[in-house]
Amino acid sequence: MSDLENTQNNGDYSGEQIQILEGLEAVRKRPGMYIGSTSARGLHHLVYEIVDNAVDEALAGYCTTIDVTINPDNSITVIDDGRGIPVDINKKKGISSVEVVFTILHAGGKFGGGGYKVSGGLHGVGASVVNALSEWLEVVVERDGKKYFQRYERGKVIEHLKVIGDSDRRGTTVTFLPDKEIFEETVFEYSTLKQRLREMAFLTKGLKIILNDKREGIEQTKEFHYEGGIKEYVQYLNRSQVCLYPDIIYCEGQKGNVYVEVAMQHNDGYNESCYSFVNNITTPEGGTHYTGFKNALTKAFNDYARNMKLLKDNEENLSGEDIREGLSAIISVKLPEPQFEGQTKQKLGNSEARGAVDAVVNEQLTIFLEQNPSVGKTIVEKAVLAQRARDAARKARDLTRRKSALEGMSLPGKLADCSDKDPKNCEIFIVEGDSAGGSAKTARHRATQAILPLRGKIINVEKARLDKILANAEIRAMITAFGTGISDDFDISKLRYDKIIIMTDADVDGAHIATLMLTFLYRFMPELIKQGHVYLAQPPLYKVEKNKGVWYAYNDDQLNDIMVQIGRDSSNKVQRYKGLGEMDAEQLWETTMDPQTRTLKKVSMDEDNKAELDVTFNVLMGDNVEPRREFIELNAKYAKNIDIA
Ligand code: TSJ
Repeated sequence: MSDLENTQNNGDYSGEQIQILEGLEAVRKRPGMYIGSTSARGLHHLVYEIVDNAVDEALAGYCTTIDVTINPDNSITVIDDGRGIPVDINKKKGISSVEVVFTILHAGGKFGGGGYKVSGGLHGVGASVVNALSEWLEVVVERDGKKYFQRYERGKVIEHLKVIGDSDRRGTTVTFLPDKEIFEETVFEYSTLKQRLREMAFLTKGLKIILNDKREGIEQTKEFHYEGGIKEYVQYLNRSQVCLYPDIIYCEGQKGNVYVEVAMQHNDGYNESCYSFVNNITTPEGGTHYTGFKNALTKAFNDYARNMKLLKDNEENLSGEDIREGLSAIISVKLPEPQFEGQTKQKLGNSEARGAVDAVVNEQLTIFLEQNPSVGKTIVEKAVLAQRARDAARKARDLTRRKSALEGMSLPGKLADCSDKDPKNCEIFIVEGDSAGGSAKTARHRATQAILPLRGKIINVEKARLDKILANAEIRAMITAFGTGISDDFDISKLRYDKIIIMTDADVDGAHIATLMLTFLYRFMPELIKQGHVYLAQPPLYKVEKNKGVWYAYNDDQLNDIMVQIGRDSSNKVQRYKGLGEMDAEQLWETTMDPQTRTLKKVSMDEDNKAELDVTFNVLMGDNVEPRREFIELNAKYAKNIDIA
């Protein structure tokens, strides 16, 4: 801000204040630079930004409860029971510390200091950014027996901090209304806030976070409070799984200025669900702390396996990947000055974190395995099986690679491909059942639309190892048709179709098949979903005929509208479609396939919370019935985090 230092003093404003106004004006001009986007994602970041400041107070040891409320007017109130933002006059700036916090960019951490800060992390841009992007913001500070108040409008001070009464409690209350001039979306989503606040509570053991929705008709409230912290997080990740042993393995310790906490437990599945955090901020791309964890895990288990003679001298070491099969883990480190690296700044760079996590996990895991030999044996046995399956899968993959190299692209026999060879123009319909596949083949626009009929249900990839998944004919047909390869081999530039359209019956079975396919895509080709290539076709539920007119309804409301429009009488003929197979080719084209008239739902995913998304698929496709029933009751849609827009 040094270029602003020369700003002329102007009338009533001091030079300082002009500097402040210009600072926040920059935020309003380019909000994306500060909060990533002005979509729903950016909107929700405003809440996290404020909550993070209260969590810092909890980490410093002064706050036990944070209360977050969505008010009826879509404003947000965050209340904590911390010390209250200092109200003294900041000597350098000549205004109260409260005003500094809300009007100066990156003011967070300028006073107080010390400790580990959540705010000012990844997107942590400070409360002043929230202020700049709010139509209005009000703060109440209660401390030293008094109640202080200040209001801002679009970041501008309306009046300075003043005493408005007495108080016998301590804490900070912030209420703000996001600015409709800035945000494309200004309606908060309860479930989005709920997920992040739950995560925050897991990561800050003992802290109570309450979420209230006070909007008319959808009033609800939820409290998150985990004395076990990340141990309970791992329990939550495994809640729909069969666990291999009852214990949650837990390591905790401090090396230098790095505080390390790790919790883990294996389930009988095949996915790795490890999530790492730095100062409560998620690091989806891992980094030094995650590397340290992996090193220690691999070493401790191999040492144990050798000592216990579970691995013979002539046998190879277990690979890290095999030891992590079915592992759910949380790796949480706290350090004073985290460095974020990588394109999206989602990877920890501090080298001291690697050694710290490695040392703490190696020491404590070794002790755990000595004291719990049967748990160790169970894990090693699973890893050995994983290793064998991986060898088999590698052979199967090498075989398909060689085959395609020899024979060129050998497309699946059932595929009716399109003739246009420019992927940008092309789409592929994955169709449930041969009969619907037949109609679709007749109906399609041959140049640009390909049809791949699948027979019956595809394999549930949540319940099978890679070798079995790759042996499944339906899975292989999809992989070869799409052209991209999977997992580490995935290459989006090889994608043969711009749109992958899942077309299933509009009933429970159809929804189940669609979910199986989405699970496969999510686990093996997530980029296709991230980059918006995956769609769900929307076949109609009803056909209405009257005289010579035909109408289609895609839901009950539409059916009702049509009936009102044409008049309810006995000459109406209403047909409820039970499946795609009941439509002839022409009807299928008109209602579901014709790009001019159809509606498609694009599948998207909430990348902010990968743990929650993984759990969603576990719950939907896993073994335990109870969490699934609960989930389906809570979510009218069959997949909540896979948002179908
Ligand atoms: F950032 C914010 F202003 F938006 C905000 C800050 C919002 C909310 C809901 C809470 C807070 C907040 C800040 N809660 N508690 C604090 N604590 C301090 O700012 C504080 C208090 C005392 C001392 C001290 O050294 O005595 C230091 C600090 C940083």
